[in-house]
Amino acid sequence: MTRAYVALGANLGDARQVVEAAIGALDRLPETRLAAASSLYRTAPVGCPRQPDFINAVAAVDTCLPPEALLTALFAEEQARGRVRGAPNAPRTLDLDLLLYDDLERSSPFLTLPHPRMHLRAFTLVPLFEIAPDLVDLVLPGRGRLAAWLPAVATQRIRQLGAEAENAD
Ligand code: PH2
Ligand code: MG
Ligand code: MG
Repeated sequence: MTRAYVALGANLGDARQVVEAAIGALDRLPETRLAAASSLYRTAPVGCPRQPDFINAVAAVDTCLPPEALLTALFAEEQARGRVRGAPNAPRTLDLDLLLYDDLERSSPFLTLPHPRMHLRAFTLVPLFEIAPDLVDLVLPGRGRLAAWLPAVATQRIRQLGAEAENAD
């Protein structure tokens, strides 16, 4: 079994419902079980202005799938939730990104691990540290301690959502 971390994001349609359903779907991937899921967060779009806010979360899974097979299963789940791949960074019904696969380093056209932009995004760092506080000591190849990037993303708007209906908070 390998511990992997998956980032979830959506900003089209009922994003909150889609992200919640996708967290449940991670538990049903072959040879994979959901180990933990963060709160949902409402976040300002990063790198793609003039888009709706995103709903983001991070989940931990324990899997026997090799990393490429896990990513392929994540892509299939995106498609099952109605994702249409258009322009890069276009609004999306569901985006599932593989952040970490244990401490594996990979650099191929299909998969880069750790995820090459995870340290630049509050919407990955904040939910990741919520469910995996031990990862503050993680050192990213060539980038130093992951937690040291938190100040750099402090201006990115992110708000933890409660269990209540979103329009009530
Ligand atoms: N995903 C992106 C680009 N920008 N911004 C937020 N807030 N959340 C995302 O999930 C996101 C983004 C590319 O995948
Ligand atoms: Mg992404
Ligand atoms: Mg993606």
